[in-house]
Amino acid sequence: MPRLVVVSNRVADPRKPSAGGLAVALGEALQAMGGLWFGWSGHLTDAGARGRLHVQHAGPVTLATVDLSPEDHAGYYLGYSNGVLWPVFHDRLDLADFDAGFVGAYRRVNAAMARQLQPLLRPDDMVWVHDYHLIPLAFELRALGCGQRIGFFLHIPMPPPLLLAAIPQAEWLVRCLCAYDLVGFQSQTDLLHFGRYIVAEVGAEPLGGQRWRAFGRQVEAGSFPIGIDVDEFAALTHATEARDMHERMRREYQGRKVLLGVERLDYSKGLPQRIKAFAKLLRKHPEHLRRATLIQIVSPSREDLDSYTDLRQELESLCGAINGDFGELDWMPVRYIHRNVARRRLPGLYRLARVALVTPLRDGMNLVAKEFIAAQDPADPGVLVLSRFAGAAEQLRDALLVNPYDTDGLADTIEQALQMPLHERQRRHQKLLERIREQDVHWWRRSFLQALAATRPHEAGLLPLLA
Ligand code: GDG
Repeated sequence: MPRLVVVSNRVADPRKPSAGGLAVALGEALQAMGGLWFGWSGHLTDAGARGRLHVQHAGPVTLATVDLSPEDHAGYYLGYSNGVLWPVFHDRLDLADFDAGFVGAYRRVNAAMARQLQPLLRPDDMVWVHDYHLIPLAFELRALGCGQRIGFFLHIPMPPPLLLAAIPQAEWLVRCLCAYDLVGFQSQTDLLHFGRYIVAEVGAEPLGGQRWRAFGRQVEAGSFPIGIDVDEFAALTHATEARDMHERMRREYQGRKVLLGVERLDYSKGLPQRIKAFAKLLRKHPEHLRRATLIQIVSPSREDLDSYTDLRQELESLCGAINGDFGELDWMPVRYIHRNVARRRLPGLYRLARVALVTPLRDGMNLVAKEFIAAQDPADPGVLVLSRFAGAAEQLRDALLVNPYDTDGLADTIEQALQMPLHERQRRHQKLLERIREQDVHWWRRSFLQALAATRPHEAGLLPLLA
C-alpha cells in the first residue's frame, strides 16, 4: 500500500481532542496507511517557510511543519488566500483586493513549501493537497521532478467561469490545478464550473469521464462531497458534556422555541440576512414574541481583515436593533455570542434547537448542517433550514431549502419550520440522516483516494506543462 502524504495549510495532531472532524478523519487515514502530514506550524518566525523543518511523531503519523515569516503570512495567508481567492470563490468580487501584489508571496510560500516537502517524499507516495492556500503546490513539486500521484481537494466553491476569469492570475491558477492528477470538488456544480472553464477559457480537450487534456497533460476531476463522522458525532451527543449543556439550556428556554445558527464569523455565511429575516418573522407573526429565541454563535475568525471587522460591527448593530425593538425585560429575541463554543458541547445545543438556520450566501459544503442532523433525537427532531447555495443542498433535498437573499421568503420558511408537524419532521429527518450516513467522511476519504489511486502516473505529460 502506498504511503499517504497529506498537505494542508494547518496541521493538527489527530490524537488531540481539540482536533476537528476533518483532522480526525484525515488522521485516521494517515494512521491506517502510515503517513506524513505537512503544512504550516501556525508560528511566525523571520526565517519563515525557508527556515527549519519541525518534525514530530504522533503514533504512526509524522507531522512535518514549517513556519511563515510575518511578511509571507500577510501576503500568502491574509492577502492572496483570504483577500483574493476566498472572496472571489464565494462570488464576492467586490471584496477582492487584486492590486496589492499578494500573488508574489503566495507563489513564494508554495515554492518554499514544495522545496521543504520534496526531500521527504518517497517515489510511491500518494500526495493529497487540501484547499485554496495551496493550489500551486503540485506545479512547484513537478518543477522539482516529483512524478508521484498528486491529488487536490477544494473545500470551498469553484466559481462560475466568468467570475474566476476576473482574477488576474486565473489562467495560471487553472494551469496549476492541471498539474494535479485528480482535482476534487464538493459538488456537481463546482465540477461543472471547472469543466466549463478549462474548455472555454484554456481550450482543454474533453476526453470523456471527467478527464481533459490541458497544458499538454491529462487531468481528471470529480465531485466528492465531504461528510462528517456520523457515529462519532452521535456519540458526542450522548456524552456528558453535551447532555449537561442540553439539560441546562432546556431549563433556561423552557416553553420557548430555540432557533440556532453556528458558524465562523464570515461574510459568506449570510448572517445579516438571517437576522433581518428573523426580525421580519417577528413583525409578521407577533405570536412568536416571547416564544422564540434565536441563539447565534459566531466563532471569531480572520480578525486581521477589515471585511471581517466591518461584518462584526454590522452584526452587533443588527442584533442590538432587533433586541431593542422587540426585546422585553425577561426575553430577548436574539442571543448573539461572539465566542468559540467547545466542540464537545455543541451537540447539546444542536439537540435543543427546534430549527437550525444554515443560510450561507455561498458555501463549499457546510458541515454544521450535517452535524445538526446527526445530533437530533429521531423521535422529536428539529428542522433544518438550508441555503440552496451551500454545497450540502445538492445532497440534503429533504431540508427546507431557501434563497438567503430573499428576506421575505426566508422569514416564511422559518415560519414553516416552526409550524412543522411532528410526523413531517420525523420523515424529513430520517431521510436526511440516511443521506449523511451514506456519504460520510469515511466515504469521502475512501472515494477520493480510490479515484486518485486509479489515475495513471503522468510523467510523460510533465514537460509540456512546465514549458
Ligand atoms: C470550510 C468550507 C466546508 C463552528 N463554530 C464553532 C465550531 N464550529 C465548527 C463546526 C464545523 C466547522 O466549525 C465549520 O465547518 P463548515 O463546513 O460549516 O464551514 P467552514 O469553516 O467555512 O469550512 C465549508 C468545510 O471547509 C469542509 O470542507 O464544508 O464549505 O467553507 O465542524 O462545528 N466548533 C467549535 N466551536 C464553535 O463555536 N468547537
